[in-house]
Amino acid sequence: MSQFNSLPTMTHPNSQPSPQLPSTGDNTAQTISPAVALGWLHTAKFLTTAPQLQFLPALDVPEIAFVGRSNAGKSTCINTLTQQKQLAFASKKPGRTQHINLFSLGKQGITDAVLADLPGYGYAAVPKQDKIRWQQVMANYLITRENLKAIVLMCDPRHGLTELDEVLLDVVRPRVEEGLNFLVILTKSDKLTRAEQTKALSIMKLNAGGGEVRLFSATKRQGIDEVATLLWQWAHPASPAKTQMQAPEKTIE
Ligand SMILES: Nc1nc2c(ncn2[C@@H]2O[C@H](COP(=O)(O)OP(=O)(O)O)[C@@H](O)[C@H]2O)c(=O)[nH]1
Ligand SMILES: [Mg+2]
Repeated sequence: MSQFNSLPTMTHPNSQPSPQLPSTGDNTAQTISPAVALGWLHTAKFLTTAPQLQFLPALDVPEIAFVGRSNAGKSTCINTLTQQKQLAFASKKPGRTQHINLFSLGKQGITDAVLADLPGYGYAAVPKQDKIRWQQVMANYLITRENLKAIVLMCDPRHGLTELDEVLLDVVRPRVEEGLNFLVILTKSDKLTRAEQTKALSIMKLNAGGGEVRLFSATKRQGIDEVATLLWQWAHPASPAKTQMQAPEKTIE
């Protein structure tokens, strides 16, 4: 099916401590309230659309990619996080559904991050040719997009990981092991009982290869603050480099 299926098992790289946060609060350098994170996400604006990686502009701000099978709840999740209906509309415009759609984020008109909405996959009626094309576009983007800082995989926990989700996990695993942030959002959690939620969460944690997993419901508004905060933190990492800036030496020759 693809050249990316060479790693059959999900291994937890215990030697690499996950840099992410515990589920509540946080202890990393940059601490903000969910309101700040949501205010930031609300600034999302349609930036551009492209049929594949090579037509996307090269950007030097952090990019967060949203991926998932069709109907997983990706558009609803993006709309909920950005508190905007227009964004999914932008991605639904004819010709754009199979495109990578970029949305800029940033206060005072200064873009400090970008959301990338990737085409949904796994829709049964799609011809095989198009499925293969999707895999190539997706793999190419996920493997080589330089400013990609995080991947958010939307998964309907009632269906679990599909074959194409597994392909995607295989594709991103090397980058996740190198430190790329990874989050699985278990969507439509309102459809599950408490016990089912707990079970879905622990199963997905085993499959997420060291990434984060969160329950999310647009209707019950579960997980919104947590996911928003996590994305803000990933887009605004502490900047250790600053301390290395030194004043130029005064030399009198
Ligand atoms: N109950 C419930 N339904 C949801 C939720 N999120 C999405 N849906 C429904 O799931 C379907 C697919 O959602 P959509 O966002 O279009 O999925 P996409 O194809 O991944 O973009 C729609 O009928 C949504 O109304 C949720 O949190 N709870
Ligand atoms: Mg959609």
